[in-house]
Amino acid sequence: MAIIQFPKDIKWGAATASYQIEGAAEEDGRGPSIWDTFSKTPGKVLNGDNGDVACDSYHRYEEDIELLKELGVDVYRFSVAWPRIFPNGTGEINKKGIEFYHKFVDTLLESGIEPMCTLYHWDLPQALQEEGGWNNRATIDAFVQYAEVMFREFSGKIKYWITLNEPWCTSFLSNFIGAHAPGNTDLQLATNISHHLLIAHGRAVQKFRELDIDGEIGFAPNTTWMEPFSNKEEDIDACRREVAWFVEWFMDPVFKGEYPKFMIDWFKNKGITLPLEDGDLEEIHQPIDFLGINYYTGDVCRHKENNGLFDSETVDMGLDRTDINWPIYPDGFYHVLTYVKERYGNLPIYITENGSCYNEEPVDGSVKDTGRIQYLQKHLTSLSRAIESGVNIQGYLTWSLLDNFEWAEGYSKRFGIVFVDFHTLERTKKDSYYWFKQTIANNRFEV
Ligand code: GCO
Repeated sequence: MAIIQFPKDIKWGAATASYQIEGAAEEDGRGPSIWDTFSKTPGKVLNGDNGDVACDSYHRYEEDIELLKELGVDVYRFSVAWPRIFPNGTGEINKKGIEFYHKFVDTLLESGIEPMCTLYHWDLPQALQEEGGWNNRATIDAFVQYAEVMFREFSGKIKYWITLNEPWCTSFLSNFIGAHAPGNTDLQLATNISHHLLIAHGRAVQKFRELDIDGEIGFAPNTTWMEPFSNKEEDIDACRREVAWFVEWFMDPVFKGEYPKFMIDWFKNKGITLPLEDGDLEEIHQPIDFLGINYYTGDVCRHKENNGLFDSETVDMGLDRTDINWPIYPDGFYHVLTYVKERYGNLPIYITENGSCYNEEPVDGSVKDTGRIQYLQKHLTSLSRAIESGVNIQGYLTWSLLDNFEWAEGYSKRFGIVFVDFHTLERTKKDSYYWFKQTIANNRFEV
C-alpha cells in the first residue's frame, strides 16, 4: 500500500460547460449558437441528439450545487453561454441571461464554492458565425465586448476566469477535422481561427487588467502526450509535431510571443500561412495568472511518411481504453506537466479537466463505475508525481460533475461522476463520486 498525499492547500473541483448541461435553449431570450445549428443538421451528432434539454441545469442548478457541496469541492468550473448574454453576439445585452448567472453564482458562493468561469466553451452565437465566425476579426471585438460585460457584472463575485476552453478544438477539430461545430474541413481556415482565438484571448486579458478586476485570469488548452515508439530521430520528431499542435502552437504565442518555428515551417510546406498582422503577437503575449490544463489521453507514436498532417501514426500498444476508445495513458499526464514547466517556467497550473468515459448505468440505485475510479487513481498518482517534481499545481478539477451532452457523441458517452437519466433527468451519484468525495475529504488516497 502506498499513500498518495496532496498538499493541504490544493483546490479540488469539478467542471462542466453551458451547452453540455444547461438546456433551456430557447428560454429567457437566449439566442441560437453554432451548436444548436450543428446538432440540428442531420448526420452531425450521433443519434441526432442536441442540447435543447441536456441536463436541464438551467432549472436544476440548485440540485447540482447541492451535489457539489456534498462532494466537498472548493471550486466549480462552469461556462457562460455567450448567446444568453448577447443573443445576437453583439448589440443588445439580454438582462435575463445576466440575472440567471447572478442567481447561479450567488448560490455557489453561499455554498462556500468558488466559481471558476469559462467565457468561451464553444457556443458561439450563430449570428456571428453568419458573418464568418472566428475567421472574421470582428468576432474578436465581439468577444472582448462580451468579456468586458462579464468582468464588470461579476467583479467581486467571480475570482477565476478562463478566456478560452481548448482553442485547438475550436480551430482544428471544428474547422479542419470538421467533427465539431461549425463543421468545416479547411486547414487554412482552421489555422486563421487558431490565430484569431489567441488574439481574442490576449485582448480579453488586456481588458481584464485595464478594468483592474480583482482575481486571476488564464486559458485552458487541451494537451496530449505522444511517446516516441523508438529513439530514432524521425520518431521523436513526429511525436514532437503531434504534441506541439496542442501545446506549443497555443502556448508559445501566449508565453513567448512567437509561434514555434518548426511548426510554422511544417505548415508552410503544406501551403498554409498565418494571417499575422502587426501587433498581433504583442496582443497575444500578455502575462496570465494561471494556466489551465485539460488532459485525457496520450499514446505511442512514430514516423510514417505521407501519413496525416504530420507524417506520423500512433501504434496500438494494447493500452486499456475507456468507453470512448481513448487510450489510458497516465504517464503522459506527468510528462506533459513537466514539459510545460520546463518550457514555460513554473507558473501556477490548474488541472481544469481530467476524466474518463464509462457508460455504466444504475443497478439497484448504485453505479459501479470502477473503471472511472481506477482512471482517477492513476491520473491523480501522476499528478502527485508532477507535484513532487516541483510543478506548481494549484488545483485539480475533474471532468465532469454530470453525464452530459458529449458534443458529436451526443448522450451516448458518459463522463460524469454523477449519472443523469436523460429521460427523467434524475441524478444518481456514482461510486466514483463517493471515491472522489473521500479523496477530497482526506486529501489523499491509498493505492
Ligand atoms: C473539452 C471538453 C469537454 C468534453 C470532454 C470530454 O473541453 O473537450 O471541455 O467539453 O466533454 O473533454 O470529451
